[in-house]
Amino acid sequence: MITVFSDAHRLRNARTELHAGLLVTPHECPERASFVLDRVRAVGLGEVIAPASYGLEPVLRVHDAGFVDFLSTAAEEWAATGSRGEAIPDCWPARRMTQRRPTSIAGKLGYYAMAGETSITPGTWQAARAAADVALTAADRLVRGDRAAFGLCRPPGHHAARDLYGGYCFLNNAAIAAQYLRDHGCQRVAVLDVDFHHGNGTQDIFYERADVLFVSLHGDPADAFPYFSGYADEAGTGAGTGFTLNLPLPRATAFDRWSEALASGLTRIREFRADAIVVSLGVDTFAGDPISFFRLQSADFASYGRMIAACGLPTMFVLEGGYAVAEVGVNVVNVLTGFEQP
Ligand code: Q9C
Ligand code: ZN
Repeated sequence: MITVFSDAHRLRNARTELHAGLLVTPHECPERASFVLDRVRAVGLGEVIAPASYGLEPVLRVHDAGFVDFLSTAAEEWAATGSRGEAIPDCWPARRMTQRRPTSIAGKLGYYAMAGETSITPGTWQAARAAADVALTAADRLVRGDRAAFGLCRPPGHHAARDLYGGYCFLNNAAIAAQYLRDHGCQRVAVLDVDFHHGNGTQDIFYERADVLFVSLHGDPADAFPYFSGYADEAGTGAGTGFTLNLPLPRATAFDRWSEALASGLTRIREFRADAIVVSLGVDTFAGDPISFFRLQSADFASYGRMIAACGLPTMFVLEGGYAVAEVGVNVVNVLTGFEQP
């Protein structure tokens, strides 16, 4: 399968992440993409191509215009306040407070953030736009008849909701791609989110819709980020009722139990009669991941790639999380080679 990759990911190179009460070097770092690209080349997965430019129109199909405008100017507005560090929020519209959008940048950060670990820096917006173009270029390969494509997206996207960023995410690459597939001939699209964390952003974007099925396997939100989304009883609303499937799993879940949950998710995707699958491919389910608590081994990634392939559907993969940096390439590419050799 082809890989879509943009060097512009390097423009997302934050110095700080709020982690464990400290500002640390971010887990979501440029080296992640380098390791994945190196492994793609080492195994000869296929051609590596640069993305085309799609502009903001396909982004605005799933994101709020005020939010996109905020992201595009936040770093500049923050710098203009004379703050010495990177832009992070410190005040949120919590229970019983107003939901009005402030005019000051410090207020807007809290208004649009779903979490506080993720700083906004000069270059973040350009990298996030490039990641969306990567996902759209991969989607276009499916539209043109390819069986599979890999969008090597960075920064990741699945925590970004219609008008929220955070969890290392700014634009929701998987949702942008799924909507693009809907707009270019697919009647029904399934998003399968195998990242360790619940894809709250993707769920939010499609929660009221029956044309995009969202299936997610993740750490139980009672015990894992993003804490306030991803319970099994979140199943969609209105016309979308029954078109969100959350499969939360406990600490120390290994491949035996994880793969049973995947099998039930894939059964739902088959029953939905999806025309295409978008896989939110996070490999932070790996036993060695520094911020997660599942126990998958590197060989397990190839096994589940084969399970996804058995659906027999056009499938695109977009990179999400995975922070055991040295192993990220092997684990991601194991899924892709497993998919290609059923
Ligand atoms: N102190 C993705 O995998 N914070 N995002 C976790 C660490 C956020 C993960 C707590 C984790 C976000 C795309
Ligand atoms: Zn994750």
